[in-house]
Amino acid sequence: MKVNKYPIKKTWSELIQRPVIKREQLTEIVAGIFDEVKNRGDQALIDFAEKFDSAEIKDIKVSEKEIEAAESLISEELKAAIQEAKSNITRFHASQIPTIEKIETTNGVVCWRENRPIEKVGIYIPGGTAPLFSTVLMLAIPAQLAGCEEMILCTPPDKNGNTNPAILYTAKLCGVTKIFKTGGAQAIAAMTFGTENIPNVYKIFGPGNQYVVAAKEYAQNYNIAIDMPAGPSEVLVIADENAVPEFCAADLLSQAEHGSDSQVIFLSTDEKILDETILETQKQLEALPRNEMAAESLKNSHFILLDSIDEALEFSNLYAPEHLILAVNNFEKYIQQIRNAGSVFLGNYSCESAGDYASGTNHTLPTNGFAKNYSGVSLDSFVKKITFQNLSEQGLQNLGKTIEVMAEAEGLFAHKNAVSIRLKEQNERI
Ligand code: HSO
Ligand code: ZN
Repeated sequence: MKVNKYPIKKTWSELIQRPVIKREQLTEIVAGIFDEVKNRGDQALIDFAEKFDSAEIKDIKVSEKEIEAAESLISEELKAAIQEAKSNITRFHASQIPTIEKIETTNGVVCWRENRPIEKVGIYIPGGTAPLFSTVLMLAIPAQLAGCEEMILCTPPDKNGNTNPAILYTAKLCGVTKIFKTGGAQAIAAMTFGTENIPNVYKIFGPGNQYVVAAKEYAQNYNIAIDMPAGPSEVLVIADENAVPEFCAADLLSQAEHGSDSQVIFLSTDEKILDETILETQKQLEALPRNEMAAESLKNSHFILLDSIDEALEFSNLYAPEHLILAVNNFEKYIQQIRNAGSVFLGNYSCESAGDYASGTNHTLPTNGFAKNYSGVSLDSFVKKITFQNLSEQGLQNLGKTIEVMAEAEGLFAHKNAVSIRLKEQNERI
């Protein structure tokens, strides 16, 4: 934990640095895995499952029987929670379906845009220490609302060759068409090229370890789109004298427990709140089952005292956090000043976990400063927007001259002629 009281602005550029992740050596390993999957298909995936997941699997595809059995393996309470989260996430994302607006830009010239779903999408869900079935909700719900026809999911098997039942249950509930037991870079390769069982897809979504991140980057060489550049999770909390240290500490730890490379930043205008939040963070950390990971991530974290909320927002805009919590009085007053952030939580009762699970917003968000130029996942992530236009005879008469003049000025006479030949035909007819 690094504590800084009233750091001068010159030092801010250092304070906003994310921990450095070395990734260069991975490309070669990933390229090797892609070759294997391309050449040997499912058999390569079965071999990789043995090597990396210590799992012996015969069939790469999760069977209907396994999916049905998953339902009886999870509690009614969890099923109800997943369904309530689904309903909120659905309501929020359904509101993003646009109404088509036709615009007459010139008399007789009508232009509009329509959404078309990306036909085939792939969702990657990591295995390991936390089975993120909530991420299935965040990706499969907007995909289904967008109308994606093929929505496949890859997730690594456990040592016994099984898939997490909550992931299976959620996937089925949200219309995932096929589920496969494969993880890591090999899963990304399989969705890129397709194998005997796994269809290739046009866009790949979802978090993962550094191999998965490198593989998603590599997949772009094969014209596959990805959701966004990845980085470790992060939260920045801004607290004034009305903030509650216990709440702030809990929020900071909720991000810190994601992984040892997560980063949390606490900015306060009140020294007492800052000191108490530090103590409280240490206290709550002890009681967490994942305290080793959270403690590691806290080493990268900053607790900073600043002069004003305006200054804190200036810092936050520079840092561009994935999650921003405003634990301040009159938070409405500051909304306009927020320029760079993935998702914002307003007031003492808006914990980040709400957005992680169930309030309705998406939790797949830009990290690593990419909130400066990327949005989080939304319905738009699963569609292309196609523009349409119709020029009536009158429309071409009205706009024709403008097009001809511009085409001639660019020296593109075939472009000019495409207009002239039509105007001539109209003149001869009338
Ligand atoms: N906070 C994570 C999402 C998540 N949290 C999933 C819990 N489960 C995204 O940064
Ligand atoms: Zn989280």
